[in-house]
Amino acid sequence: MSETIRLTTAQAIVKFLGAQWSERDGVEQRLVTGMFGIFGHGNVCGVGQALLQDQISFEESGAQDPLAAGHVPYYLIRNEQSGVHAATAYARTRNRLQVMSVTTSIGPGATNMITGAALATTNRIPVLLFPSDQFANRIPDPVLQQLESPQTLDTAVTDCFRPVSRFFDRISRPEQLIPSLLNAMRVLTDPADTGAVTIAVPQDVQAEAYDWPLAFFRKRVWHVGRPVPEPAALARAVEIIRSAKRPLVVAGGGVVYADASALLREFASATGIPVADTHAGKGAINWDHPSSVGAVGSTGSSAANALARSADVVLGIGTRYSDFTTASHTIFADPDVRFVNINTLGFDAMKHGATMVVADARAALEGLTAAMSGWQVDAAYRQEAIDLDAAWQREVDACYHRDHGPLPAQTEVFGALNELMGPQDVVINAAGSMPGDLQCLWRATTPVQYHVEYAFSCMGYEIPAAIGARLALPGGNRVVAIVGDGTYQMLPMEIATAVSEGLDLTLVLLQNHGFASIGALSESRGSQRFGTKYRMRNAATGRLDGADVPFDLAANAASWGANVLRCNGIADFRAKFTETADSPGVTVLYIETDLTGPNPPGTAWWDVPVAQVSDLESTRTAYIEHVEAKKAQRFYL
Ligand SMILES: Cc1ncc(C[n+]2csc(CCOP(=O)(O)OP(=O)(O)O)c2C)c(N)n1
Ligand SMILES: [Mg+2]
Repeated sequence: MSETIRLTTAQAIVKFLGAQWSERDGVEQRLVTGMFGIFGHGNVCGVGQALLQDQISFEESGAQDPLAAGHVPYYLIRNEQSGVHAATAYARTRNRLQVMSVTTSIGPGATNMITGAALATTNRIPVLLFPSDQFANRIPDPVLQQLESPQTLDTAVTDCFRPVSRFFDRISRPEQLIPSLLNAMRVLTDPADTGAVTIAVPQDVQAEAYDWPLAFFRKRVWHVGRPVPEPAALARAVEIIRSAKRPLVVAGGGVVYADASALLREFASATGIPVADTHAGKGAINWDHPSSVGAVGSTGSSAANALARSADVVLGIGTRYSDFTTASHTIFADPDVRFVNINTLGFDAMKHGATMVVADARAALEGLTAAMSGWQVDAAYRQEAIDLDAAWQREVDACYHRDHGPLPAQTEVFGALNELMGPQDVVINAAGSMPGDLQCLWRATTPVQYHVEYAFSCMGYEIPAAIGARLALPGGNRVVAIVGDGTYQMLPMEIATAVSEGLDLTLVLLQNHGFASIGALSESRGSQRFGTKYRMRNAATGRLDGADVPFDLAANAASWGANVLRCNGIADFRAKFTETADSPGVTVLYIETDLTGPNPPGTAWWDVPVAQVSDLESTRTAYIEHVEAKKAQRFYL
């Protein structure tokens, strides 16, 4: 008989997590480094008790390094959704080699995580979620917060996690945990198909004891692979790239996660192929590299978009080709354009009828660089890309230094940040008009610097993400989240979490009293900015078009414990940003900006459907434009 240890299911979860490590390129690190959460009746006596026991045993051990000691520290957050966002930002910052977990109670605590889970999965970022469930034994049913279904007793709100998770399981007997946790680690460390990993544990099962084989808790090292390309696949790719006259690289997050920036720069220098980037790939090539042409797609630069329109071969590396990247299938306009896609995930590699290279970006770039040796694009094409980029850089300078008044344009705030932040500082954003401006303007020198979540573009991500990024980068870097007034109102209370954890963060709160983003979109598509400003209900019109809502978000931020500085214009913002470089705790720089821009010049389209019939002249006009724009849209086959 093998040796066993008697623990509850929850105690087994915590003990197991403390013993898991990841390894890539010979570097080992603890895989699951902590747990965010909020306790309720569903987890307080199960996972909560286990975390307490783990905390006490760590304290009593006298160990210095909590991670080496197998400890799983607990972080109390204010909303379960934020816990998942923080975990996502943490794993992204740790290049998907280290992750965080989240514990919640049953019912609303569990469902609050659905949005976060979808965000993590959409972004291909690993997070480990432990929502609780009602009793497996069903004796006290229906318990507080249980969703009842007359058709089946075999359902729970946690079933909602199935479509938004890369792995989902429910533990109704303790021993089921063994295969479940092993599979969870497999998916968390899968370089191709990762995302939210969800294990729902009923509240009674969490507290139930079992004799676990001791071997279950031995140190386990999960190798994060670098799948190498099949030689024949690489040869097919090389043949197409060598035949190209106007090739273009689209660098996505896969380059960053594979830590392949150096190789991408080398490949670009050797071949002269221009490199455009996506949100997740920004910084993979430094903006001032001679081959860098900036962002491609709906919010791209004029340089990258001009090259995309005439590219005959597109080499997508680690990109999922979102509609913003392809400008809703319009930006790659050569009728005979061909795609070569390097991706760890066959699903992404196949997109646009591409020649597929299913491989790690670094492994594939190594092979490509060797196989392309001696080959270069024409000098004229190389020069064309350099000239296009130089013209775009002049636009960036104009956007960064507009001197717009009476309120500054937000692009001037971004200019200040871009010029004042160092290569290892982190800028975070996810939703509103900001990601678009940042994508085409931001001059990123490293991938760590640019943390914009634009797969799920979830308002509210920014403040919890700053917490996650800060925990992932202890010391050194300045973590700056740009927060719109709309996004601020989603999850502002996580400032209290950051304050209680003693984290040093900077939040740049852009107040424009509404949705610059959706307002402009609404106006451009004939819907007159309806419902996109924070205004009082007007008794005369019956609409929300009265005075500004009299909230004071700066005072609100201060009430959570932040140090708030109101900035009066750009010069003042620059001064206060610099002065607070080393300020401890949460610093909020509050600045009013112009709701209507001006924004960077748009150079590509985005497909948003417009009403086909309408009583409104504005909508009818927009529909005609929409039909015209759609003519450029196509499948890439
Ligand atoms: C959770 C969530 N709900 C709705 C949206 C749709 N949406 C995108 S941007 C935006 C407005 C954001 O307002 P704000 O943060 O003030 O940024 P601004 O548009 O003013 O730049 C909305 C509602 C979203 N992205 N996320
Ligand atoms: Mg706003």
